[in-house]
Amino acid sequence: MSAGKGFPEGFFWGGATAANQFEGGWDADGKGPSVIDQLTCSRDFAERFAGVGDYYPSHTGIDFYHCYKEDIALFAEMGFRMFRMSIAWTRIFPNGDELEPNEAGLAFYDDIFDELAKYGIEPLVTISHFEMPQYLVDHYGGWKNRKLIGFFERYATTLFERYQGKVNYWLTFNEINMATFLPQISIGSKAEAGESQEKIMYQALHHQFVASALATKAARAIDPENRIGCMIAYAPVYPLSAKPEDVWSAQRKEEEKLFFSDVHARGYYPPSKLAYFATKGINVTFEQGDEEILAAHTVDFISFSYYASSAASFAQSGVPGEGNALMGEKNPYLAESEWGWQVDPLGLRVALNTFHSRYQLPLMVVENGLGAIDEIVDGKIHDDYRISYLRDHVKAMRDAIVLDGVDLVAYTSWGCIDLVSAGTGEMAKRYGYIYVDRNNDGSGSLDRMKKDSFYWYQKAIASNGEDL
Ligand code: BGP
Repeated sequence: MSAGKGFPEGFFWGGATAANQFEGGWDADGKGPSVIDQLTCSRDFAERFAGVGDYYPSHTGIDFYHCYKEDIALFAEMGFRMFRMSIAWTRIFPNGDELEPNEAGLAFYDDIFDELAKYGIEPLVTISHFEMPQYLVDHYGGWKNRKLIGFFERYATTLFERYQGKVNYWLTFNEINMATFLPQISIGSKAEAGESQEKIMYQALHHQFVASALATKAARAIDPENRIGCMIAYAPVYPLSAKPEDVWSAQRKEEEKLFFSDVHARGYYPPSKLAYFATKGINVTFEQGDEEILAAHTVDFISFSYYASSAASFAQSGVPGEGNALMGEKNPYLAESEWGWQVDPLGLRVALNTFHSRYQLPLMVVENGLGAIDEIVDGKIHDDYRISYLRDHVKAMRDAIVLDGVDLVAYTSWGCIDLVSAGTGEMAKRYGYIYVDRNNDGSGSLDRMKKDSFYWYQKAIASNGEDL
């Protein structure tokens, strides 16, 4: 148990990334194209998917593919104990349906894990982070096709076997609930004429839940030391007022989000979701054995991303807010980032308590941070705005541990090194402790530079969250 004076001994401090947003090397050494490799850069997400612009950020990222030694050395200098990264499915199975993996792709991650091990940094590996093979979309229709369960299982099993002894912490699908907002990159399935996108989505999600449970089963069979978690994009939903209808709206939205962690952690669909399916005439096909699979292989821990809280009112329920569809309506009590994300450190404590009281499983905050535009002044980046955001969120985590008894084991803040934004496709929205000289149009030397926040985080980690 973690309750006590502060962060527990052995707390996993670190940072988080995703292959498609920073590796580059998009077609190197046999890698196949992923869904994100087809998307160009544009400030507006809708335009981005319409193919506006001619620079493909994921093609070069920040070239971690070639710079990983330098980057990992910088993470070690900050004192990281954990590094969250994802494996690009298309490096291992370029099309997704092959029987044999691509050795060069497997070898690349061996090198990464060996490099991390040199510094005693524990990898936390996301198996699928917004980059499924494009081939599986073109030839199978994405996750609405049940065959993807088998392809994913083969892919995950290949990883567990290959990296046994090197990786112990795994996440199956990044922000699985993003299927609602980013279906193109999350499930790769679109409704055909006459089909309901919502039905397609829930069927695709069901396949992901089953795939996740089967991966969990395989991970445990291959190595009992493996620990598997789910990963949810989470923003607690506050009622915009004390009006009972607003409270009700907020509660329903909250329930929608927690559906995803419920299935992973409890192993069954909550009655509220089944009732919703019934009222909407949605029939999700469960094959024989699915219920047992979900029930038998629930997760070891819950992980989630937290950037902001959200608000809901009855009047506007269902209307997404600006910047990120998860954020809901504007809360008049909160300031917001340049991208309209409402900054709310206490909301992180709320989130931790919600997950803790609902599941009593260890928790990991695997994404958190402030996306901001950084300016270089006299060769330095004084990102006090980022430090203040992070400081307040670390304090909120400490309160949740010390005052509320929450079992929090890891904090990997998002984009520890500047990388491509998932939502906007830009470099300009930066989260890093380490600046990368890379611009929206792909220009820049790729040189790395330590921001003020680098030294702040180094101090925070060295003092186990006391010196903030
Ligand atoms: C999450 C994703 C990440 C990441 C982050 C920040 O949804 O898991 O991939 O990018 O959000 O979002 P953005 O990049 O849009 O600022």
